[in-house]
Amino acid sequence: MEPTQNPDPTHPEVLGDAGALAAAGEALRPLPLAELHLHIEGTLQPELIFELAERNGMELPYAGLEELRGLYEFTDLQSFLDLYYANMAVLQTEQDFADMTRAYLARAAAAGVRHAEIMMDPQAHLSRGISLETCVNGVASALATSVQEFGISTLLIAAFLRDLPEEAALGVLDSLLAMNAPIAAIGLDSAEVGNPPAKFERLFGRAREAGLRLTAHAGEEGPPSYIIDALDILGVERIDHGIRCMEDPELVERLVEDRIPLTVCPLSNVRLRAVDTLADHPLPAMLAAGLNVSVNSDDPAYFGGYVDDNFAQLNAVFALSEFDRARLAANSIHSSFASEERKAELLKELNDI
Ligand code: ES4
Ligand code: ZN
Repeated sequence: MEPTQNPDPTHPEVLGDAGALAAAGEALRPLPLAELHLHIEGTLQPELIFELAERNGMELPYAGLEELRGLYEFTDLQSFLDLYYANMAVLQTEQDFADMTRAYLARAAAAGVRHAEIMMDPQAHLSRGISLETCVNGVASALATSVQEFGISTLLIAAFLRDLPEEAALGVLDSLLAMNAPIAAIGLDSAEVGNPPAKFERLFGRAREAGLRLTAHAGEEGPPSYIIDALDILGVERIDHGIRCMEDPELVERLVEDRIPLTVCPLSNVRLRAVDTLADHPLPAMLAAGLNVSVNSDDPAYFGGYVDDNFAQLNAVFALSEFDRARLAANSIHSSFASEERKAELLKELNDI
C-alpha cells in the first residue's frame, strides 16, 4: 500500500505515516473490507432499545440507559446471550428490524465495511410471536437499498439456535425456503458447549441441497473437535470464531492447507472471557501460522465496538504492520460468499489504497 498522497489537513489521521500515528494511538484509516461475522440483533444499541420500546408502548425492566448499560458485564457466552435475547423484545415490527439494520449499515460504512454478510436469528423472534415475514422482510428491506445508500453490498445468513432441537431448525428452514426468503447461507449459533455440530447434520444437508452456503460457529467456547466436526459432518465452508483450533496443531495444519476461513472477533472474545485480555488474543499467532483469518465485530453493541474499533484496539496492543492489516482485509474479501466479480472489485479497491 502507498502512503497517502494528498494529506488532507481536515483529517489529521491521513497526515504522515499511518503506522506511526497508529502507534501513537491515533485513528487508523479504515481499509475496505468484508464483515463476515455479524449478528444483526447484536447491533441493537441501548439508545435504540429505549427508542423502540417507547414507539411500541412497552415498559422496559430498566429505569434508564445507565441501568441497562450497567448490565453489559459478561462472564461467559451464556451470560451475554441472556441479555441479547431479552433485549430483542423491543423488535416488534418490520420497521423496527429495518431501522436496526439501517443503523448498522450506516456505522459499518464509516468503519470501512464494503460488503457485509449479516446473520439473523429467526428462531429468537418466532419464539416471541414475531413472524418470519416480519423479521426477514424488515431486515431485507434495509438491505435492498444498502448499495445505493451506503455503498455496502450485503447478503443474509439465517442462523439456527443450536441449543434448540434440530427438528425446530428443520421446520424453520423449510418455512424460509417456502417463502423464498432472500437468504444466501445458513449459520449455527447460540450456546455452543453441549450442542455439538453432529446434532445438525440433517439441517446442513438440507440447506446444501437447497443451494445455500454453509457456515457455523465452532471453537469459540467449544473444543477443537467441534471445528473438525463442523467441517467433516456439516460440510461448512467457513468457521465462525475457531480460535480454539490453536490447541490442536494437526487441525491448524489442515485449516492452513485448505485455506478454511476463520471469522475471528477479538473484542467479543475478550468480553466473553474466551481470552483474558486482548494482549492474550491468539490473532497474531494465527496470522503467523498462515491461517485464513479475518477481523469481525460479532455483536458490536454488546462487545465495545465495530470492526474499526476491533482493528484500532488490536493495533494499540500488537502494533499490526500495514501488511498484516491489508492481509486481514484481503482475507475477508476472499472468504466472503460474494460473487467473483464483487470480490475482484473489492480487492482492486484495497490494492489501490
Ligand atoms: C453470538 Cl458471540 C456469539 N456466539 C454464539 N452465538 C451468538 N449469537 C449472537 N452472538
Ligand atoms: Zn457470533
